[in-house]
Amino acid sequence: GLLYSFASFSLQRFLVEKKTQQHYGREIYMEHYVAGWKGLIKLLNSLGSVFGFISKDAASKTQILMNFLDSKNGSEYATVQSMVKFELDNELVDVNKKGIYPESGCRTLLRLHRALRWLELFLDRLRTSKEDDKTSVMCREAYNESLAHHHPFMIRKAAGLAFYSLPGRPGFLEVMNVGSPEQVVAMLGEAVPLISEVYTITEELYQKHNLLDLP
Ligand code: 1PZ
Repeated sequence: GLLYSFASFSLQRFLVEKKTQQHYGREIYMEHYVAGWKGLIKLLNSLGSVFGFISKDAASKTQILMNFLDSKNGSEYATVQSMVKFELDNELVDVNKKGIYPESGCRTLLRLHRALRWLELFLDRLRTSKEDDKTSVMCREAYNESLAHHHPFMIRKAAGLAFYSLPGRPGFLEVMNVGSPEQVVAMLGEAVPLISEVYTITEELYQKHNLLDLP
């Protein structure tokens, strides 16, 4: 399924040689991160036009990152780690307030990164839900615990309204297009920890560079 490929491909183990000591570090590949988002946007679009304002924003941010990947500096954007280093070293990020780089890779990815936390919380609820649990409730709880903290009142209001249009649990599992409900649950059991790892690696990287509040 889409989510599984998001998680597994965006995360690749690579070997870092550090003087005498060898250890594993993890890089998040932008190409796969972006491909994962494209899959999620497709899924969101198949849920109906009520979600259009959400998928449009996610699509425009995904497009910004794709444009960087396709630009002459594309190789600097190969991984989230290399993007952060490149944009900071070259002062391509508005750090305190919006200025000449309102659409830097770092600030754009931060928005998707925050949404990834929502996804992790939502999918984990879905994974552990019972047959007649409501997807709208799972979605709302996950949202209130994560993304909502970063959204102004009007957006929270609009998002809250859209959640009512989500299909019920059986319908939602079906549009995910993975297989039987048992197969979806099994897939989520593998995917959620990987999504969580992508989230944590990004969070720690952004924290280290003081990028978690980029305007
Ligand atoms: C399955 C149900 C989907 C519910 C998704 C829950 C998330 C609600 C998000 C509402 C976002 C509203 C539109 C735009 C908001 C933007 O202002 C912010 C900040 O960006 P800025 O204005 O600073 O440029 N954008 C975001 O927070 C990114 C939101 C991406 C949401 C992607 C959800 C993908 C879900 C796929 C599920 C299959």
